Amino acid sequence: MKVCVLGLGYIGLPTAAMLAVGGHSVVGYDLDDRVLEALDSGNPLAGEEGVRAVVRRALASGALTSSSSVIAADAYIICVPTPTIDHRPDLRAVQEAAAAIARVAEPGSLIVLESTVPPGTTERIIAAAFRTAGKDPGAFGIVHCPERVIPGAIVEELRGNDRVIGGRRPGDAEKAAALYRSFVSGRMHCTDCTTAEFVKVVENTYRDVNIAFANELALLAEELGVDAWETIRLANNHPRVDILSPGPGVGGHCIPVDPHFLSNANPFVTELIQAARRINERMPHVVVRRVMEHVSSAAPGSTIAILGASYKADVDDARESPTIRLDELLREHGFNTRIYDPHVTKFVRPLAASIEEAVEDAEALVLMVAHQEFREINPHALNHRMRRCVVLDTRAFLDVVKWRAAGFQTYVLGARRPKEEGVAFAAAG
Ligand code: SAJ
Repeated sequence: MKVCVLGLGYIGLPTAAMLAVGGHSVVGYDLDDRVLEALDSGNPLAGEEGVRAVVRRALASGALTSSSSVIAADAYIICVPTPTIDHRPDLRAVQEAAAAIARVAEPGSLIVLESTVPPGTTERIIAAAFRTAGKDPGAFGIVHCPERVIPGAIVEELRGNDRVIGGRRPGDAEKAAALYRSFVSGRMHCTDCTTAEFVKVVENTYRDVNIAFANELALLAEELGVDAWETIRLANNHPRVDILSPGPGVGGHCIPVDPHFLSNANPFVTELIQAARRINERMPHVVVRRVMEHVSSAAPGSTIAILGASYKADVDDARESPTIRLDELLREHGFNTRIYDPHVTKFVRPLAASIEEAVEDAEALVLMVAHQEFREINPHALNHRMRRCVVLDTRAFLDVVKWRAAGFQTYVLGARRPKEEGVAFAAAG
C-alpha cells in the first residue's frame, strides 16, 4: 500500500520505517522542516538506537521518503502530539492533520488515528473533518489504533505488542489490522473507535493510579517505621497483587497527561483518578521537604546537586520530568541547584557537564532517576568535594551501605530510616 504517516516524532518515525521495511511504500510528513531534513540526510532526530537502525534500513531500501505536504495515499496514519494546556486536551494538531487528509483522500482510503485522545475524538474530529471538506466520512475507513509502546524499547514493543483497533464501520478495523500485520507479531483486537480510545487512556490512567498508591504507601511506611520497598516486594508475592514503585513523581508526556482526558469527561465520577494525579504531583514537594530536613542548618543560597533530568531511567527524554518541578521548587526555597544527567541533552536550563561539577560544594545530592550509570558512582570520589555528605535517593537505587561507608548520611524515599539519624517524620512532615 502507499501509506502517508503524519507526524514523524517518537511514534510516527519508527512506525513509518517499520511499514516501509514491511513492504509498503511510505511517505513521512512533518510540519517541522528540521525533522524532514534530518530524515533526508539519513540521520533521524529520534534518540533510540533501535529506531535509528530501522529508519536507516527503510531509507536505504527507498521505501521511505519524506514530504513537506500531505499527499494522496491508500492509508494515512496520524501520529501527532496531543498535549494538555491547563489540564485540558489540546487537539489542534489532530484537527489540522485530519483537515489535510480530508482535502486529498479518495473514497475507500484508510485513515488511522494513533495519537492518544479523549474518548469520542475520532468521531468528533476525524469524521467531522471529512464532512467539512464536503466528503461523506462513511466512504472512508476511519479507525483508532493507539500506540502503546514504552520509550526505551520502542522497536521491540512496536513489533511485539498487541494492538487494539477501533473501527467506525464494520470491516474498517480488520482493514487496518491487515496493514499493521506487515510488522506487528502481537495480536490484533478489533473493536469500535470509542472503546479503543477509552482502552488506551485507561491503560495509562491505571498506571498513574497504581504509582500514586505506591507513593502513598511510601509516605505511610516512613511514618510507621517500616520499609515500603520490602512491603511492596512481599505483597507482590501474592498472585493477585502487583503494586508499582514509589518515586519522586510521574513524568513523560503520557501518564501525567492522559488521566485528564478521563477526568475532563466527567469530574464527578473520576475522584480516584483525580486524587492519584494530586498524589503524584505532590511528590516533588515531598522531596523538597526531605531535602530541607537534611540541610536545615544550611544558609539560603546553598547548593543542592540533582542526579537525573530525564523523566525515567535510561532515556534522554525530559518532558514533564519530576526533576523540572523539583528544580523549580528548590529555587523558590532559595537553593542553588546543579543537575547532572548522562543522557539528556535538551533541558529547560543548562546542565552540569559532570557529576563532579554538580556536587562541588553542595549541601546534598538528590538522586531522581535510576540511570544505570549512577550505580557505578564511587562516593569516595565525591565526599571531599561536597560541603556536607548527604545523599537522598528517591528510587531506592543506590547501595546505601557503600555511601554510608564513604561518610554519607543517607535518606531513601519510603525506606525505614536509620535510628542514628533521629529524624522524626511526624515532626518534620
Ligand atoms: N514510574 C514510577 N513508578 C513505577 C513506574 C513508573 O514512579 O513503578 C514513573 C516513571 O519514573 C516515569 C513515569 O512513571 O516518570 C512514566 O513512566 P512509565 O515507564 O510508566 O511510562 P511511559 O510514560 O514511558 O510510557 C507509558 C506506557 N504505558 C503503560 O505502561 C500503560 C507505554 O506503554 C505507553 O505507550 C506510553 O505511556 C504512551 O505513549 O502512552
